[in-house]
Amino acid sequence: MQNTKITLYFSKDSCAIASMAALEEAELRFDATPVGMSPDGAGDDAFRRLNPRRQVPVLTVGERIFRENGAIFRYLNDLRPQAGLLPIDSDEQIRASEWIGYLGGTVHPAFRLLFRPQRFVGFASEAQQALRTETRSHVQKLLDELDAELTGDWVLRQRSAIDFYLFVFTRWAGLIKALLPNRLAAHRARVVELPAMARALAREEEAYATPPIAPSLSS
Ligand SMILES: N[C@@H](CCC(=O)N[C@@H](CS)C(=O)NCC(=O)O)C(=O)O
Repeated sequence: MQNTKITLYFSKDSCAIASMAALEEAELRFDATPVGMSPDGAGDDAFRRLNPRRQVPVLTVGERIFRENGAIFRYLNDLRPQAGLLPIDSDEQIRASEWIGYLGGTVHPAFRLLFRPQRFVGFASEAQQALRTETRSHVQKLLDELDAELTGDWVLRQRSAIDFYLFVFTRWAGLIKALLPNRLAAHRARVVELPAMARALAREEEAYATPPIAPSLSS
């Protein structure tokens, strides 16, 4: 029985889809609240009180506030261990932390250079174009390296929330029309088929089907 109100704040096409799928996998009832994106970051003043960093995802559970996909996975895994969001085995837990750190700390910031170039080189279109060109080839290299690291069907030995997190970037690879190497492409297809991810994607689509929330690429 779930008494506490759970809300996920998310944006279209954002990395919050990983936390949304994790909530679905944990079979928790939650409100999915769309947040607008601007060049300065996510949300309005009310949202900024939840996350002064102006980023999604944010998960509220009653009065508690959780930010960052990795922290949200951890919280949900503690709440619903039977969902298997994170591994039980100690070595695998360390591998999960490694992946969360790498995807959040290296892969995500590379895409951010493409989605928010003005933050790094200002508004001059030549500077933005130069940054985009260099970054696209850097992103392609990261994708090729990720592909080489995938040895089985899932990122870890067993399916986990890390697969939802990797999906964020294989999805973005599609949005920027990067070449998705074979194993990553197969992984993306596998994750899309998972019922939890399918439900999360449907909720995202439904939330943005009705104005006034303007869709925006966000990283
Ligand atoms: N490492 C964080 C990244 C959060 C993040 O950068 N979210 C993006 C959306 S994908 C965002 O809200 N960007 C707005 C901004 O940084 O201004 C996580 O995985 O939760």
